[in-house]
Amino acid sequence: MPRNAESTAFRSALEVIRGVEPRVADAIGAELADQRESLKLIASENYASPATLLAMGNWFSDKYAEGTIGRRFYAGCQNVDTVEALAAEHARELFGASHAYVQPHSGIDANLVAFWAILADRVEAPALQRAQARHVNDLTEADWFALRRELGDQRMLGMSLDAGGHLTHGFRPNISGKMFDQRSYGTDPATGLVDYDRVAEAAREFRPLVLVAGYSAYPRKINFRIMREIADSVGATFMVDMAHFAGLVAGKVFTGDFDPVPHAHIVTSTTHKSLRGPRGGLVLCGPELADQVDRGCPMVLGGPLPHVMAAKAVALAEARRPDFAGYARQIVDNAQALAEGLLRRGAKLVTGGTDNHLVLIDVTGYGLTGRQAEQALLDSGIVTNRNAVPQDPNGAWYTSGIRIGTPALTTRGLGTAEMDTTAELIHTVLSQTSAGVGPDGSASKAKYVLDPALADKVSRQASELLTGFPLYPDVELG
Ligand code: DSN
Repeated sequence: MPRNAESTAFRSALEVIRGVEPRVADAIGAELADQRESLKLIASENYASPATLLAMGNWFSDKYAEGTIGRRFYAGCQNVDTVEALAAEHARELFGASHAYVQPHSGIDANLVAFWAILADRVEAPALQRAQARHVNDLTEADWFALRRELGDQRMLGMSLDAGGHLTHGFRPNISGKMFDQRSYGTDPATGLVDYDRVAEAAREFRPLVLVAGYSAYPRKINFRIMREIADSVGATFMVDMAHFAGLVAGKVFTGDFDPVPHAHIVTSTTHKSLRGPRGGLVLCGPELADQVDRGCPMVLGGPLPHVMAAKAVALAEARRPDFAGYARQIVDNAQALAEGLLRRGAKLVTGGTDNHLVLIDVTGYGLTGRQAEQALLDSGIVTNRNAVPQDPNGAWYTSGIRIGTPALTTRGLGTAEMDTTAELIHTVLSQTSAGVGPDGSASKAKYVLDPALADKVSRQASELLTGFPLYPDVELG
């Protein structure tokens, strides 16, 4: 029998879906079972609340709402206006921002909205003024051609990928790398930390239009006050992508110089990582960029997803509750306990530890590539992802690192004692795995040797560790 409203809601939804395509209902149930059983250490994942998940499955999905609150290209958007305004209000209050735009469907979308807002403000608006035109449609063909070239000829300075930066910060395989001439700042090879003097030097030499801070695999804090000073010294717009650590900002673990909102001209985020909301993005900024940001749809984005904005409003309301600060603090305590447990057992960690929610293990210390380590851990019920380390000898595909993060397990209720057990399980697997050989007898970067009995034993231990911390305990799917 269902135990409560959450269980009833999810069971009913599955019954309805099962009546149309039972294989989808089965896959949804299987996903919950898999998530319940695995030790989820992917630094960018979490478990959203039942209220957040349920807010996404409803009639808002059927509504077109291009434009922004009160200024839509479609009629009948009054209820979408309500949820978008609520989500934006919660985001503003939570982060202390003067403006919030909650339509981006993902982190890359949020970054694209921010890039185009900056380009519109810094390049397009002055060009229109010079041509005495009010709108791009009023430009002559020659002026329009010149503006397009100017827009495509701007510079961005961001953190290098192997230091932990993100592909969307101007790297060639991403659209941002085709939009901007990009240079990277790395980290100090001796400490693995951002060297602000080197960033300042790179900014002086390169004179970027945009200085970006933010990361997906850097296990330390960044001083945003110093980064803003660097941006100001060269006339750059300072943008922070806080997708990974938004929950730590929301939970007031990152404050003062480490809170990006008071220092950056524009801040982007996802909503589903440490912030624990639905899959999506958002942008925060001051009044100077607000109008341009609000043009995100249809400038960059397809039609808004009102059902996801409803879920963002719910999750952001949750993050404003006092207990979210305790959750955020525990994420970092857990990451530090995990790091200490690994170091004590002899693991090599990039930067020697962590200040945030993630730990980057340099698995060359175990004689493995990241790919071998990732698969061996997966065989043992531990879900992680491989990641490059600074100056990685194995490149971006095989890599030399394993990135682990604590937001998801912290949501489940695991604490520092369980992190020590987790460190033991990870170290056991990695120290008992060896690199395999290719068909010609040469060292393989993908093959590995791990006793299946050991993998099974660790899987069982991982399951046992999780039994005391049930996931969605009030949801029974029968
Ligand atoms: N995919 C996200 C991550 O895992 O960090 C970033 O895009």
